[in-house]
Amino acid sequence: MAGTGITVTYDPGFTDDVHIFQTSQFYTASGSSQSGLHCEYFNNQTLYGTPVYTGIDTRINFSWGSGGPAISGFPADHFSVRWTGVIRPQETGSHEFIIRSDDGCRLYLDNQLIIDGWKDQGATTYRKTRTLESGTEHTIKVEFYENEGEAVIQMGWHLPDPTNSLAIQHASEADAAILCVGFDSPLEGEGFDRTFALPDDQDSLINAVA
Ligand SMILES: [Ca+2]
Repeated sequence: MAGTGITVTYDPGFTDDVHIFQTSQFYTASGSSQSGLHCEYFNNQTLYGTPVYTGIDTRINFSWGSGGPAISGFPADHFSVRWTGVIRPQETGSHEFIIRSDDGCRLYLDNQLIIDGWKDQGATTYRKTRTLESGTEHTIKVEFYENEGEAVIQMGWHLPDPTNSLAIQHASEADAAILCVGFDSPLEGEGFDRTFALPDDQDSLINAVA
């Protein structure tokens, strides 16, 4: 706790994938003010036939473990989901699209397949960058299937700030800076080892603030 007369400033600095999955903004249709994505849940692996459930998901951030979606009668394995909607960039620049899935995933931007991870796999992260302009609107389609075992699907998009400029500015104006760095569960876990170096430019942020 800070004492009186002490001002604490905060900036997330390096933005981790979890934060992006939790905060990415989507709209259901072109011109619509309704947040979220149309979703279609299928009780087969191939998006075949009539979906068992349709609705709106605010965002795509699901980790079902060895279970499945909480839909009555829905299977825990051998299912698939399609999400559709639009995104509206607030700034112009090179935006990053991130998708993490177990098992298969596909990401379409403006009806173009930009990430193809349509295969059986443990939780795997795919990234792609595309230059988008402020004030434009782009269609998004995400397809996912679960074979067996664990099921994860997370997707987000953002405009990265590779220089962490705001965090560095805040630190330069402060008498003391506290940096919280390290690893989290998507970066280190059962079945996959982490690197020895700090991931995602955390070293460069430390050097810039020090
Ligand atoms: Ca699986």
